[in-house]
Amino acid sequence: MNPKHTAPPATMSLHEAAERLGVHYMTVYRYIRTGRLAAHQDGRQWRIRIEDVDGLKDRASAPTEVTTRRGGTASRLLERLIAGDEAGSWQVVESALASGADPTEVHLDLLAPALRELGQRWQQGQLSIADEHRASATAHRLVARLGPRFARPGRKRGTVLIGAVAGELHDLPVNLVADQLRGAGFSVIELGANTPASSFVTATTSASAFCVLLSVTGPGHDDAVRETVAALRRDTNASILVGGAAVPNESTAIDLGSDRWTGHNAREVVSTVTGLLEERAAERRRRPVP
Ligand code: B12
Repeated sequence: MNPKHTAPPATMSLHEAAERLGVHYMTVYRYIRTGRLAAHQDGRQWRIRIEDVDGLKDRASAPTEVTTRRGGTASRLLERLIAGDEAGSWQVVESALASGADPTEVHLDLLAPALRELGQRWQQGQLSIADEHRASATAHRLVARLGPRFARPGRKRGTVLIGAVAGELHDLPVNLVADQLRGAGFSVIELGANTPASSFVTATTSASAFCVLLSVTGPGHDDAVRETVAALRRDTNASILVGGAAVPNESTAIDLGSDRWTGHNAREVVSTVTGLLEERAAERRRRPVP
């Protein structure tokens, strides 16, 4: 059979895709780096599936699924995270920043929805555990790169301690909330995932933190939360706040021994902690001078 008359190859090169889309090949390369177009590398050559090229054509006029107010697309970011492509993921972030998104919006309106979509796709069996781990590892690298943008010079408003309780391995929510609090002018001691109750106590005492945030994302950590709250109450004067995706409301947080709930999302966490600081200051003013 004449090869010219066989079915077209399942994949095509950068130049062939450019021709099919009617754009410059560097534009196609940018589509790949920013996650708009799926591709893989065969040696040093990019290969793109024809159906993905045609899909891009079709999508050009269709609305995207999860879009931030100012242009970044969580689904595009997720594709790059799953590919373990830090440079491509960062380009999605940079293009959101270039369109006017601030670092808080990148965290909460771009990265967090991408991570939630990751969870859904994993739960539906569309992604392997390796995919999920690679995406999480790449997300950590993005959070680290964005970190300096939350630094605020000058006097801090007070010290807050944050960590996930013993057995709780989700530390990305802790990382995001810690940076949001730094951006709001707090000094933050971040203990990350799987922190034993005794370590919360030691760190709270040595940092003189006025407030401790216990993070719970997955199920099955109630005993660890209660144990941590009890240890903190016994040995420190810090206010204790419990929150995270597994703590959906105030009554659950109070039932776990918390002084109050943090709120639904990181923006609410910042306003809850700010409110708490103001209340503590007002209380001190009311106290009679000895
Ligand atoms: C990445 C990930 C992992 C990674 C964690 C990587 C890491 N280092 O963080 C790994 C692979 C380790 C993991 C493990 C597991 N995971 Co997981 N994981 C996720 C995933 C995909 C993203 C988590 C994330 O970072 N989300 C983004 C954050 C920013 O969103 P958020 O949690 O809503 O955070 C906001 C709120 O919490 C809010 N907030 C409000 N108040 C407060 C207070 C505080 C203190 C903080 C910090 C935040 C906060 O602020 C945040 C920002 O707005 C989620 C999917 C999802 N829906 O989130 C599943 C998910 C949380 N995981 C899930 C499960 C089941 C597990 C495992 C049990 C799986 C298993 N069988 O092994 C284990 C548990 C391990 C353990 N012992 O903890 C389920 C939990 C379901 C449930 N609640 O019943 C989810 C929802 C996936 C799913 N759809 O089923 N996971």
